[in-house]
Amino acid sequence: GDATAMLIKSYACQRRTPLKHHNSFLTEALEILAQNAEYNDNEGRSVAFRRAASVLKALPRRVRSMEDLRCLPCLGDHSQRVIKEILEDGSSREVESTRQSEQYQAMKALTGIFGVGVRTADRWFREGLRSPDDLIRTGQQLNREQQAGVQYYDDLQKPVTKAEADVISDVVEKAVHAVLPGAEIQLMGGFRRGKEVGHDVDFLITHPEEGKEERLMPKITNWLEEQGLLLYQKTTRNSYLEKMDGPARASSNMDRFERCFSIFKLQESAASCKSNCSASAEDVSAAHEHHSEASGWRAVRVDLVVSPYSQFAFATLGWTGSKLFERELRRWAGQEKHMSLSSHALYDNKQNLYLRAKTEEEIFAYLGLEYIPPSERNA
Ligand code: DGT
Ligand code: MG
Repeated sequence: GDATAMLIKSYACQRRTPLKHHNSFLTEALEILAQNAEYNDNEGRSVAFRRAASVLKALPRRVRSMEDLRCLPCLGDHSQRVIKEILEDGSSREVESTRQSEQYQAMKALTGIFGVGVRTADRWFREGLRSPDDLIRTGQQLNREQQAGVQYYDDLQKPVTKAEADVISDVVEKAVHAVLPGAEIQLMGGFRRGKEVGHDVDFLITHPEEGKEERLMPKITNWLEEQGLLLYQKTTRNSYLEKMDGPARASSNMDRFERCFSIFKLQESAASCKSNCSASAEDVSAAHEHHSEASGWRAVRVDLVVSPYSQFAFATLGWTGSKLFERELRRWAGQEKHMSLSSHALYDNKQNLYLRAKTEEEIFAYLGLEYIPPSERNA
């Protein structure tokens, strides 16, 4: 019915988007086209498909006919054509041919390597390379990050479970408290939104006494390295700011954001080993063909971010996601409120001042938005 359809607002940050919804048969198709547009460096087209998919995720029931889409925002002609075809024929030819295409599959495999972006993957694709194996076979020049990406490719392709994220949380907490008692650690990203699996585990770290968090990251990574828990790490100071579109006005306290891209060596617990290795000898030997079951550990991508306490609310909001939700928040701030939002600050371009906040709720209030809890930011 239209009655519900008309309640759907046009920015994702104005809507509640639960993790589980009723239209994955449509959203997965649209997201393949979005992903493919990204592989072809067409950001506008990619975002259009992602916005269309996101609107369908917010609907209270399954879409059964084009009538159900009347009055919905963000559904362009192309998205509507795809939806119509799926509703009528069960699938879309464009989506299926994209899914099967050599370019899509190769770009997916290549960008799936830690440290490889669309630009590099595209260059390799043009040179005839299709997979991590091709990179090894042809002796491609790889940077340190990409070497680790290729080395741990199989493990990093396997989804990280919430149980594994909880084990890593304990390890990170131990590391952080060993080097800075009183520091606070928060699980971010998809797991904070209630996801049961993720591609990595994201953490935000701060200390209530402003300044105590300075130069914290090297201490954390040193501690982890001494314990033999890191397979790879690269700490960058403040790369986020240059890359993203936060307030251009430099502020001295913004230079303190530190981020660590890492690969953890996660010991598989006795419990999970037991459940994997219980049954027959045949099962056991099959399981042991894979290195991690055989060796008792697996590689897991972990992102650590350190934030000054004064920016913690903005960092929390910025690192919870989803990516589309974040993007829509910034677009709302700029277009509707003449404000600039980043993971560091909120700047009011009309009053020419920074708006301070201690909680995410305050930031939503400044932006004139109803508060959306993390579990409903799955746009
Ligand atoms: P996942 O890990 O695939 O299950 O899903 P998420 O939602 O955890 O995605 P992830 O880990 O790529 O990023 C977590 C959130 O952190 C994401 O929703 C937005 C934010 N984020 C990630 N990378 C960046 C970045 O380079 N800059 C900024 N500002 N935010 C980022
Ligand atoms: Mg994540």
